[in-house]
Amino acid sequence: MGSVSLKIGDGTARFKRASLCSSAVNILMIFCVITTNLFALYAFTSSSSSKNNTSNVIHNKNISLVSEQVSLILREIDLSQKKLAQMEKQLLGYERFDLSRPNIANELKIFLQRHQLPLGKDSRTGITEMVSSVGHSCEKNSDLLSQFMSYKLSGTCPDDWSLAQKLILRGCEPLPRRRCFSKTVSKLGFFPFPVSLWKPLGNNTFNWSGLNCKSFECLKGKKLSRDCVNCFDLVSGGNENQRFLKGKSKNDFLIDDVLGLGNGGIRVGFDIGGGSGSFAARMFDRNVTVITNTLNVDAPFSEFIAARGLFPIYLSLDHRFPFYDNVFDLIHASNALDVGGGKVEKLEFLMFDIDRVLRAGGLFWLDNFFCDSEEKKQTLTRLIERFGYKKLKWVVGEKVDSFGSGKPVVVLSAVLQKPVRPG
Ligand SMILES: *[C@@H]1O[C@H](CO)[C@@H](O)[C@H](O)[C@H]1NC(C)=O
Ligand SMILES: *[C@@H]1O[C@H](CO)[C@@H](O)[C@H](O)[C@H]1NC(C)=O
Ligand SMILES: *[C@@H]1O[C@H](CO)[C@@H](O)[C@H](O)[C@H]1NC(C)=O
Ligand SMILES: *[C@@H]1O[C@H](CO)[C@@H](O)[C@H](O)[C@H]1NC(C)=O
Ligand SMILES: CC(=O)N[C@H]1CO[C@H](CO)[C@@H](O)[C@@H]1O
Repeated sequence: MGSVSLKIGDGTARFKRASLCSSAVNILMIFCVITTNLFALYAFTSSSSSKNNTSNVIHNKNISLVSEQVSLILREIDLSQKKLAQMEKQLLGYERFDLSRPNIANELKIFLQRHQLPLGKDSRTGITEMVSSVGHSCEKNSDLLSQFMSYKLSGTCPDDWSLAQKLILRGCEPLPRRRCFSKTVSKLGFFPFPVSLWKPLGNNTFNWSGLNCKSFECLKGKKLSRDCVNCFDLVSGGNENQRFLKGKSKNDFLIDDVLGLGNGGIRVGFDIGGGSGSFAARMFDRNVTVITNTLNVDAPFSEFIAARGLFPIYLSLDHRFPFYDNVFDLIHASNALDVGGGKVEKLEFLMFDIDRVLRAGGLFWLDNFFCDSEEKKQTLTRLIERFGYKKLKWVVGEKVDSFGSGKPVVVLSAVLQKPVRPG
């Protein structure tokens, strides 16, 4: 006991103070069951005692009496169930998408509709119904979400990827699926792989709608983030084509040095906040397959990475990584890890998830992480040390923050090896 089973398949569940409240709900539930049974017993005995029929009229009268009682009972049950649902919501903080509100797009209702499995409970998985999911924070942004779900069925989707990204950044992730066709961009002029890795493409291979810049020329001068200063310039000017091959400071580790630490066992990797994908491109030369995680904030990152012939994954860092445990040999991350906003728990959730998808013996490469304060450095250091990784490299240096203040900031670079944890 002590828990109530809730349908959480639509991903909208949230639990607070679960044990205390669930016992209250349990008591209510037991109460409901007992009263319902008493009603039923009464109805049953009262109807069965009319055996010695005196006349049909009386008999019929009794039957209508019984059915009246039954419908009373049903009403009672219905009411109790509604009360119970309300209590669940209030006591447990359980929120499910309230589809009964006005202005909810019909497509959203259809998408979230549950379907019973035709043959009942599936013995392998234990599920009884099929559910579709949206992130629980979608509830808080239901106006935007309804806007996102308003389109012509089987028609062309509205030009609204930036609306979708806005929702994702507000925690509405995953988004619901839609039944419309997304706009196509003619992808002419692609170079064959692997030439594509370092060949710049024309503006019109990308769709710039929803972005401030409408061309690569515009992006050129832009410092998009600490990890993408001029990162779309693959050829001239920028540092992009030198990164990971030539170090500018002792905090810039070289790819071959890091791979050397992996004893040849590095085959698949994950680059978190990987800019325009150059890390994956360099890793390709070393026969390592790297997936690059990025959103499209201010630039067409995802499309650009894909156009280079690399694998982008469009996902915020607030989302559990869609990978199974222990699958990566290498994880590379830089300032995308700066998620805390003062809250160490947020960074902890992320670090534990990184740890989860990294295999034992695999490498975590922390690349030029800006420690804006001594406290930030301490927090990160303590956190890393709790994981018991072996410090293969650990370099604290200084770097000019050309994205932010323009002043030198303490940076930390490290290569850490995940231990085999017993038990
Ligand atoms: C029960 O009802 C039937 C049909 O009306 C009647 O024939 C029969 O006599 C009744 N039995 C008794 C015990 O009154
Ligand atoms: C970009 O997409 C918008 C709408 O999604 C469309 O109107 C526009 O024509 C597209 N641009 C290109 C270059 O395909
Ligand atoms: C991209 O667009 C910019 C500005 O519109 C233009 O100057 C530049 O020549 C274009 N580049 C290519 C490769 O088409
Ligand atoms: C990558 O694989 C190719 C084909 O097996 C091989 O010829 C090449 O030497 C490998 N490169 C590295 C850096 O291991
Ligand atoms: C068992 C039962 O409730 N029988 C009732 C059926 O209806 C007649 C008339 O209303 C009553 O006299 C019986 O007691």
